[in-house]
Amino acid sequence: MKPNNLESLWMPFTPNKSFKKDPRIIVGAKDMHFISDDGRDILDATAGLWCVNAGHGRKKIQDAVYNQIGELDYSPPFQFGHPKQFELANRLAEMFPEKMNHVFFSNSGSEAVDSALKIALAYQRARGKASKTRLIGRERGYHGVGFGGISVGGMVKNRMYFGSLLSGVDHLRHTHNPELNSFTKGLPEHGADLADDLERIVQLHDASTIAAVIVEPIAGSTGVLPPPKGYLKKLRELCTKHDILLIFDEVISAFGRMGTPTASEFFDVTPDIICCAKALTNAVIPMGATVVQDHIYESMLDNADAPIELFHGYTYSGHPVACAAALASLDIYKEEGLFERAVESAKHMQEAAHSLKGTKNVIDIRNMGLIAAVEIQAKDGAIGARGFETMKKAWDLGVMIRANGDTIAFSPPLIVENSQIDQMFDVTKKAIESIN
Ligand code: PXG
Repeated sequence: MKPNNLESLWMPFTPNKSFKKDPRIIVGAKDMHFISDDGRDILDATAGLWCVNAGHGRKKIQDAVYNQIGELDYSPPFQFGHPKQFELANRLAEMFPEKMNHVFFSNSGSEAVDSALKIALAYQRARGKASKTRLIGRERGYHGVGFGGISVGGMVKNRMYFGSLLSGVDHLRHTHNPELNSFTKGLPEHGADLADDLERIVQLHDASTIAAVIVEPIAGSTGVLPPPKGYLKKLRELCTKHDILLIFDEVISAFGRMGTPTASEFFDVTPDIICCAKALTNAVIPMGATVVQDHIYESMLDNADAPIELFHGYTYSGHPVACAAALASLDIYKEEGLFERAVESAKHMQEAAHSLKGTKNVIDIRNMGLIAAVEIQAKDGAIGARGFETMKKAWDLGVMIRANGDTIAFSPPLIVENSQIDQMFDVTKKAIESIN
């Protein structure tokens, strides 16, 4: 069943050379498992890429997609509407924090982020604050791969490879502090004061030049970095004080990963804008959404240039098939109580993850919600090598885990059983112990 020529495909975020020598091919998926081309069940400890929150092969979503293609396969999103995009926007408004009642659709997390950044700039201009053009991100942030997202993101490789990026961007310091916080269960105690970095940036650039701050409530791709206790509240206060929009990039944290619809409820901090994607459709059809507070939408409609208030949109914004997949996914989350279930499973996962303390080369373990990370000491001169080998070994042992550098990340579907959580960490321990 292996494709006979692997070279025509240029794989994303993948070491193509090594993959093509030793490919890992997935041919099917059901519930908590992938099926590999050699017929093995592989436990999905990552919900794909943090996105298949209801598990794989869900019939309800399959039927919704199938029926939608028969009923209305596509309709242009500019100047025309179709019922399901309004229905979905209503459902999200109901589900998201109070005052977050307006939804702009796109097709990915990267697009949801670019939309948020553009909305922030357009909004500031519309309300007569056109000098507010700076965007502030954070070191070790990941906001997708558009030029906006990589500019506010804090990944060194994006800065190495892709030129000078957007101008007028600055970054808060990241919150990772292994000296004080390693092996913390849940939110780290130390580091709330790092939010004060925004004061430093305001003193440098002046608030009158700053449009928005964007952060992931919990940084995922750069190694699972839960925010220090009180940090996000402080950041919210400072943004309000300086009349700066706060954007939460919830591409991985929305839809139950924290046991709540968004991380915003978990932290009791409401940003002005939330970006989401991934689990919005259980990853069955690509879709992103940028959800904004009333004051942003209303101000744009009242004050922006007519007739088109927001000069932005995608051919596939609010695609009917994606909307159908999203509505079915939201139904499943609700009917099966998956967010509540995640709260229970998270308790078990915390203990299972931290039981790896003392394992060879393990230098930190972090967790929050249904997310955990085990960090391995990097090999001298070969950052990421041990993480990569651990991932490969775990695949051989029947579990898909994700290595971000030398941090192994776990974010299983919310339907995970405790025995499967145990299997994830047992296999990971074995994999770590088996490599040099
Ligand atoms: N923001 C955040 C916070 C993300 O995690 C994106 C934006 C971009 O989404 P799209 O849909 O454009 O890929 C992401 C994506 C990993 C990993 O290994 C995480 C993502 C993507 C690929 C790998 O943790 N998140």
